[in-house]
Amino acid sequence: MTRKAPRQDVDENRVETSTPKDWAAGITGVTVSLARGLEQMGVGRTVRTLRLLNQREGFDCPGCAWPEPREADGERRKLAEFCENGAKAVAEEATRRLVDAAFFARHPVAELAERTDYWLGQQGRLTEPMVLREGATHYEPISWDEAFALTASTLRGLDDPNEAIFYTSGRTSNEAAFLYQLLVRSFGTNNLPDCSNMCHESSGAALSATTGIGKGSVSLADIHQADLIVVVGQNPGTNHPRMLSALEEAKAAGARIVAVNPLPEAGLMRFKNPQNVRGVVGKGTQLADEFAQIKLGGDLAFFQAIGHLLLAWERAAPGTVLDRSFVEGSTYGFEEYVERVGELDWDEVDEATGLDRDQIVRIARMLADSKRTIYCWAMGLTQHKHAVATITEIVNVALLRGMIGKPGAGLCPVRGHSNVQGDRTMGVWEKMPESFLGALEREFGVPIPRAHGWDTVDAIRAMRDGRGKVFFAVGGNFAAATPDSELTERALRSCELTVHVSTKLNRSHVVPGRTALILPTLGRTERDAQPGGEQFVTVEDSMSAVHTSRGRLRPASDKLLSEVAIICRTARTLFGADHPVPWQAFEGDYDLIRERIGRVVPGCADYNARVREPDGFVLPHAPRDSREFTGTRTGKAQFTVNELEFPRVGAGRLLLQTLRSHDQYNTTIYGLSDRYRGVEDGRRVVFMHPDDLAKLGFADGELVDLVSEWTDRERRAPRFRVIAYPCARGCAAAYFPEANALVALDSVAKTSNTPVSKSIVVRLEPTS
Ligand SMILES: Nc1nc2c(c(=O)[nH]1)N[C@H]1C(S)=C(S)[C@@H](COP(=O)(O)OP(=O)(O)OC[C@H]3O[C@@H](n4cnc5c(=O)[nH]c(N)nc54)[C@H](O)[C@@H]3O)O[C@H]1N2
Ligand SMILES: Nc1nc2c(c(=O)[nH]1)N[C@H]1C(S)=C(S)[C@@H](COP(=O)(O)OP(=O)(O)OC[C@H]3O[C@@H](n4cnc5c(=O)[nH]c(N)nc54)[C@H](O)[C@@H]3O)O[C@H]1N2
Ligand SMILES: [Mo]
Repeated sequence: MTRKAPRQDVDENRVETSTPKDWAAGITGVTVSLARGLEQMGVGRTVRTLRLLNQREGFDCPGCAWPEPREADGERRKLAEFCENGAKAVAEEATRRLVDAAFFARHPVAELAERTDYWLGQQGRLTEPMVLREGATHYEPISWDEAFALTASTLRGLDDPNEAIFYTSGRTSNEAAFLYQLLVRSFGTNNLPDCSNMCHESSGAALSATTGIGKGSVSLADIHQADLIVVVGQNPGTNHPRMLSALEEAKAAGARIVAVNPLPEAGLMRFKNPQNVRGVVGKGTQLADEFAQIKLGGDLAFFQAIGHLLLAWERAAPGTVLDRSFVEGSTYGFEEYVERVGELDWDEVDEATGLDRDQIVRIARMLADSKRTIYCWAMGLTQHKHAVATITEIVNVALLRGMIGKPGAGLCPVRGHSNVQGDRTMGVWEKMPESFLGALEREFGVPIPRAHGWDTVDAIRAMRDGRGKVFFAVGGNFAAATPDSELTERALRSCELTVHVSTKLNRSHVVPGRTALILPTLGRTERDAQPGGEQFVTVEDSMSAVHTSRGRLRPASDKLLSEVAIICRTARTLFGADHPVPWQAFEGDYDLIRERIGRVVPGCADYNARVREPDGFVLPHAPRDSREFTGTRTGKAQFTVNELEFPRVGAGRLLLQTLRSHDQYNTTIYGLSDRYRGVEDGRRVVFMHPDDLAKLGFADGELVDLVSEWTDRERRAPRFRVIAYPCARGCAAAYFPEANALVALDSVAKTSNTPVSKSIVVRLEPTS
């Protein structure tokens, strides 16, 4: 069996750079996915695993939330329905490297805290429950029963249930998520922060207010039928590689693509599909017909300018641009919108976007000519101060032309974690509506608190101020994913108890509370055997399709419990055996959980039967299904009026975005190769335009400290290597999570409270 020991730690002095690529995937993608599989899993397991990935009888890819083709929509799955980065995600989980009790005995926590995220993740899968007792230097084994007892007694000892915080990351199954929020609410709090608070919260806020539902309105079939697809603030070549196949298919049917991004991301420019001959040997498909290299945070101005042009053209030739009957019959607030963008300060648009006016006009013309437009976006829009307003400006433009609720058109926030959307549907949210909370209370006969809980940023504030005392996480890596790393780590360390239900070792385990537990759990790929037989779980993709996921591999260790089992046993220990919720029965047979989901969660009636249909089922979505906007304040689709807003930067400063390399999954670092951007063997790098380098007096290859400037104080991230790169001018980029130290906790998006990690004002200082 080929299984290599993990590589040694990162050394930024080794960084090698080459010219960035203008194409994504191709045969290198296939080679890399196989190599990573073999390195972590060996031959047999690699073949078995990849054969089951995203197939009906197999498991849902633990990578991104991009949907699989559905037969009901006339689509077919491919034999290999996965991508290079999905294969890496699976290799990370199904790895044969193990972190056992002996590992923790060898490494004091203080030593582990000095390691990088890459090193920690590469050590392998967690194998048994571990505890760090107060004052101890090492984690030591603990029995499951003792771990549950310790958690329960600490929770019971709190003065108020609201002193506990229950985090979720978006890999948790629907079944586990439903039970988790039930546990938390039965305990008496709505403190349910999740990764979505840092991710698509802004999309949810913008879409709920304007369309009445916080989810996207398109299906994969719509993407294939669109004649124009606008991809804004998203890097699909790395983060949603299977989306490139969909874009390629749309192109083959005649669609045009507009990419709006400060970086010329390889996947947006050209795609070599490794699944067909042309992609392996040829030049591939050119994707973007227009690439608008916008400045960070310039999108609100960009879409206002487009709205302005569309309205001007309509005035010049009435009836040729707007979808009048839609605007009149189905929307609200049109007049105010016209008043707002009818007048436009083009100088501001120039300054905000850095784009040629001619290009904005060309793109507006494409939108005016299109019959079926889809707008896709991700973190490039959601993680700005004015994120919610920016997304509502996209909605405005879509509404003008009636681009919602018809085939081939719509709004498509492309979700991150594979089940982040499902977790929300199941109630993981600090402010679920009364309709849901009431239904939960009636179903289970336990009192459900109504006061809103803390989201991610508020949870950090609460721990910092001593109001949050127990931190419990199902999945994720809170310490590394959140802003203001130093402050957040101090906040976590001040907790009485931290509990992490995890598959792999990460930074959150090594910045422990006074007492800390690591509870190792099954991953998506693994068999889940319970008294009621082998279980499957369900998940929801980015396009609201709910389907099953069945783990098939042998678990990494026989001491692992499923997430459902961990939640049920925690609840039984906490609430006692005579609690009205049948926790033990739920653990034995997940059908019983699904029965309750069917009765509580809107759109999930008859859940058990419908998830068993070949491709599962699609949740209802009024705007998509019937062009109804019953969820908004006015019952109509809502135009929004926003001030033209964009980040302004003083002299000698840059705007910095934090983003993902091609070789990571959020805080899980797969490797050190950002192939498309031409970076090898290092991650502490900062990309900037050669002109900015010259202007600021730095040279390519130099080592600098990044210093962010926020009202309260400065923050420093030392030792980044400068890379001259074709960024938009004034706009730099560095990787998440290394640059999280620069994001001030109070720098958040309006309304959504999402940390602003895509426009941080920084200056560079030579590393001393
Ligand atoms: N392989 C892999 N897949 C993943 C993930 C991963 O880490 N690795 N993460 C998953 C998760 S949780 C998520 S949320 C998604 C994230 O998917 P993405 O949103 O694609 O992730 P980022 O790397 O943050 O990339 C942001 C993109 O937006 C651009 N951008 C930044 N600021 C602006 C702006 O102001 N305007 C415009 N127009 N563009 C801007 C950046 O240049 C970059 O191309 O991917 C998911 N899939
Ligand atoms: N600066 C900056 N910060 C960001 C972002 C950014 O773009 N810039 N992006 C934000 C976004 S979009 C997101 S979604 C968040 C991500 O925040 P999180 O979701 O908290 O972080 P991840 O890195 O995805 O979590 C990885 C860990 O999850 C655990 N894990 C993996 N699979 C499973 C499983 O099946 N079950 C359980 N129980 N555990 C599992 C493993 O232990 C692994 O170490 O980060 C946010 N932070
Ligand atoms: Mo995300």
